[in-house]
Amino acid sequence: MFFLTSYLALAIAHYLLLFCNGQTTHTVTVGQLGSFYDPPQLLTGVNDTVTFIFAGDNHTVTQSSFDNPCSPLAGGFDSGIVINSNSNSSNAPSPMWTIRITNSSEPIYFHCETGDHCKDGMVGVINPPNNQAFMQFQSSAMIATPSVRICGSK
Ligand SMILES: [Cu+2]
Repeated sequence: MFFLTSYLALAIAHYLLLFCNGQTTHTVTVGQLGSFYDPPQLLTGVNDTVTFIFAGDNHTVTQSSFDNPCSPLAGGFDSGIVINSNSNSSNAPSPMWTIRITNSSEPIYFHCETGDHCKDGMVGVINPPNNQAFMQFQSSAMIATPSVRICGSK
């Protein structure tokens, strides 16, 4: 009982700490009903988290760069291919993957590595530098040569 009580106290303290620091949890839905990233662009603060909810099957969240939208950024983050075999069931929980933002002044570009998804426009940006950045990034993705990852490789 003591154990449970102290755990609860810790959990509440942790929650209050998060709350007091003004951190925000953002969510991005991935591949729901054949869509891409929703929303495809968002603004965050430092220490905010962005949780990607893989509603669809067989997608990735892979960091890239404005100049090479469909190629993994060296040293960047990568969710790997996320399989959601329950993607056709609205009741089943979807796999989630979270990143924490350590620098909110630097735009973070990302794309999906699966098949032609990037070339089809499956890209996103966190903290875009201006209103046009996402559209420009998506346009260049759609003419880029993607580094296609076949499901199960890498
Ligand atoms: Cu995808």
